[in-house]
Amino acid sequence: MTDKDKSSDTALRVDAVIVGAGFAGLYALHQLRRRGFSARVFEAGRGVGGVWYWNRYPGARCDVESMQYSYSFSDELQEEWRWTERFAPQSEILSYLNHVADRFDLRRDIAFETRVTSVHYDEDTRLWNVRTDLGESISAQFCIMATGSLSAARVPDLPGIETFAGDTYHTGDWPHSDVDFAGRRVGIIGTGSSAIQAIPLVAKTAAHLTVFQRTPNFVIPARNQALDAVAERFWKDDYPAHRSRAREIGTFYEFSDKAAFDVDEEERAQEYARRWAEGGVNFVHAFKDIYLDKAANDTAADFVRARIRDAVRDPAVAEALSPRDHPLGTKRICVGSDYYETFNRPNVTLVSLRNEPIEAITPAGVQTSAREYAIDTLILATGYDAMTGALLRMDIRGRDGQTLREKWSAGPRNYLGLMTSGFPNLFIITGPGSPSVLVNMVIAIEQHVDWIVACIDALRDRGMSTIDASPDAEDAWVGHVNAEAHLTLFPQANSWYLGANIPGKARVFMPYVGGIGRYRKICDEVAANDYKGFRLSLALS
Ligand code: NA7
Repeated sequence: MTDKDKSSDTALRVDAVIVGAGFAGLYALHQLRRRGFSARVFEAGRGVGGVWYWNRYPGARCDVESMQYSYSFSDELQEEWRWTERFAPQSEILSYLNHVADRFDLRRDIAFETRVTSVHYDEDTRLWNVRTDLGESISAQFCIMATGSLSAARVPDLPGIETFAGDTYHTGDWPHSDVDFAGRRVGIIGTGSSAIQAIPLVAKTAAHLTVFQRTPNFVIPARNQALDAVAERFWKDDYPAHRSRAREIGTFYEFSDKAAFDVDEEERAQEYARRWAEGGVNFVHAFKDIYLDKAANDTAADFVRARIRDAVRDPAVAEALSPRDHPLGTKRICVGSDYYETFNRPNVTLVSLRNEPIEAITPAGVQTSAREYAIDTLILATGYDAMTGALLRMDIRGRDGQTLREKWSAGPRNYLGLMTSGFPNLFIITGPGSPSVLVNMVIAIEQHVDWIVACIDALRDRGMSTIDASPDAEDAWVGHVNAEAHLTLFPQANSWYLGANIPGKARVFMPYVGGIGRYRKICDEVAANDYKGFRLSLALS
């Protein structure tokens, strides 16, 4: 009997289905169970971890410091877990999530290696019918999409890619065994965060590495190091206070109350140099107007371009690596180790695709408009169909059979990022319209899950069966998210925040730039105000 046969006749019923077992799905399961709700989690991977399960490429690590990139809901958990580095590597974050799954006994409600294929709303029963690729069918009052913002890996439509004779890997779907680059001519397409982490390590072992760069990015040095006991105690001795501040600001960065031109050139340079020496994305918070004022932003961008010239010996290569087409930070800022220095190695070649675009992938390598580059191993560090991709690859249908794909054809529309009108009782964690990828994801996840679980609890207490966003509230929220984004420099870059990396995707700035503190307050006020902007309906008798 195959798994398909075994499960095709099961028709289960739970209070909530959760899609995904990463940070969001695990926490949602834990909180729902604590309140006495039954839940079933479906996870495509063989284990927990979400993005940290799939992203195993060399150098994969988080760019938020490890003492902050962790759950805050359990004092015991945050006290007992020991992070070993300032920025945790993927393997350690995955171990942490496995520890969480074991410690809170979460695995028994998770179906692994199971992908949700369809999620259909039944108006008569007011239930969601969920089907999986194993043929399992389950119905639930609530559906919680914990599908991740950067989880639908994107393979670009490069002509001939299927003819390539060597090995191909995507950074977002990396093998679970070591990939050996020794003696191989490796090509990597893309220079986003993933590539920037992988390039220095691949270059160390490959016979040759050719980097195919379309858009240069700003890379701030990570200055990663072992986490010493003093740093650990700094956090652990006062975790509650640090966490509560992080809930307001997203991540515990050193923000500035000065604008870039409040100080003279020398003081500005000193501030940038200090933050550059400390490492990490704190650099972009050197002045409060870096994301708001192009002239202020230029001062930070000039500083980074000067550091690129310092690091890279060949001036032509340094110039090719220097971003000039978008303000600093408007494509997600990258944090790396020895990234620019790697281009001094004799076995590394930078190919600027702005000068010589890729025409095709051939069996032997990459053909640009200038020449063919012989490649044995091709790494696609080409990113994701961000924020909406994982949702839209499921067949999600709400009231009157309307598909989410139709509803979002001109860009995602929802209220508070949490619910989209016409899809009652379907919640989205850290999706478009919420701060999500602009803040520490774990903080954003905890805020969303806490709000959603409290909402489900409130419905039960009041004898209500459904909650749905009202179209008016949704329109107003979409307008607000858009207006806030346009007060910043963010829309000036062709970024995945805007869907610009996916041909044909609607160009809408997706995350909410208003900050997690402000957003949290809005969500809390809505709940306190009898779920203003939502429509609640009584349970079926
Ligand atoms: P990103 O940041 O989306 O980077 C993808 C890179 O791949 C980027 O440099 C793209 O260039 C490049 N790309 C994509 N398609 C192509 C084609 N067709 N030809 C050439 N180059 C291409 O993904 P990452 O995985 O690095 O990082 C994702 C997030 O994960 C990151 O922001 C962190 O939050 C963690 P482009 O810039 O579009 O010109």
